[in-house]
Amino acid sequence: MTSLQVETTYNVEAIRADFPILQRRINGHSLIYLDNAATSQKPRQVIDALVHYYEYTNANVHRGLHTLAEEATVAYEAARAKVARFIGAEPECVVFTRNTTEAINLVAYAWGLANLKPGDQIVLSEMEHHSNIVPWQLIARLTGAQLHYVPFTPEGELDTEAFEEALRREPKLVAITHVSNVLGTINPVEELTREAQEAGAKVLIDGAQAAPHKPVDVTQIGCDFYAFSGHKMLAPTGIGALYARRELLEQMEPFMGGGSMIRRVTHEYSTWADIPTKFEAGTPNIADGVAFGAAVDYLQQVGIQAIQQHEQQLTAELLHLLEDEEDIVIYGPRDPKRRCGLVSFNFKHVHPHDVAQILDKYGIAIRAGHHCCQLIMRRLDVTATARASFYLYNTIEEVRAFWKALREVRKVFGKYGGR
Ligand code: C6P
Repeated sequence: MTSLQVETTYNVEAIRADFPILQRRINGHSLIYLDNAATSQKPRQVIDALVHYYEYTNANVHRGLHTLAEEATVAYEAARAKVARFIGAEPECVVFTRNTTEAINLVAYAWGLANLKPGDQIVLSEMEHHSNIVPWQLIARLTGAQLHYVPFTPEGELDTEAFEEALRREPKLVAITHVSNVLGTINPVEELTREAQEAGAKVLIDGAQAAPHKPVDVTQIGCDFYAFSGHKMLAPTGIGALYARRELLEQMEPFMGGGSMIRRVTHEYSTWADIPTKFEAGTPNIADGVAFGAAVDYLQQVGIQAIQQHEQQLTAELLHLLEDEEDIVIYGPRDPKRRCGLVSFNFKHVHPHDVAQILDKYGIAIRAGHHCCQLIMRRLDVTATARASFYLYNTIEEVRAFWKALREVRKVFGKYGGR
């Protein structure tokens, strides 16, 4: 392990030393990676866990009787226990999935199909990622349920009056993001969950942009379902998780059928394994699951609260630097405490794709596009935004270098986009 173990204060340089990719030079410049909301970089400890698993343990889980199979099962289940503890859940209530998208689809098909009928209301917000819209559209089409969207205010906060109005429709399900991947807004999920459950709804929280960046305790939130992705929190791609309340997992029918998830198979019918195995048909993503455990170890060692504070400082600095730029529009709440570590913005006269391309020449990686949030784009009346998103290894110097590089955009296009 690195010097992290002996550090008592936030030591960003020690953290950076653990991420080999941060040594890369891009177009002659040191990489400044500000696309963390899309996916995070991986520390040596996670890469080592993956390599170690394949070099030393590799076997299938939950079925073999030999030593490797036993060790692989122990490693995979230990990782599940770590991921569960990280969000305040019991291991049996955490199902490994490929990502947030698959976790939400699991709920849509395994819970939604069985519980929704014509005319039932599903409440979503207009700040949802497509992953928390499209599955519900598909299920609404199959069941006859209806979708109702809660808008957000011009400040980028969920419209609470509209939310309360939506609850008067007595929805069966409320599905809301914890943190918006475009606006950065942190939604008050504890309060929203309580109100929605009082109105009789089950509550699904999309935690893709929250679990990597702030403390999450699903028991405290009280939600019925919580979905998140490993790859946005230092783990490899292809592994994510769904938390669900125990009684719901026990009641729900499986999402997929196959090996592993059964107890008994006859010609006519089958019975199911205990939770969470009932929802993990076929050979799971064992190696990436094990590495997800290593990622959570790393985040816990640094401290998720310390990471949140660090990102808040970076966000505050960027908002401060951008606030006087009259040719730039910033989206989302102005108070860094009300948002997570990402900032979406647009030059008034330059397309965000051009901004991203010019910054790439200086080794700076940001994302430009609709960020899989076309409903947000419609409400902001834009087709795309540029977005800088931070993580534990970004520095204040990188934020300033990014801001300075925006001048290069003006040099290419002129302050008024060449008009
Ligand atoms: N947002 C972004 O650049 P998956 O692809 O399943 O790991 O995560 C989907 C997802 C769901 N909800 C939210 C709030 C998200 O931000 C994302 C992924 C990435 O913003 C890729 S589009």
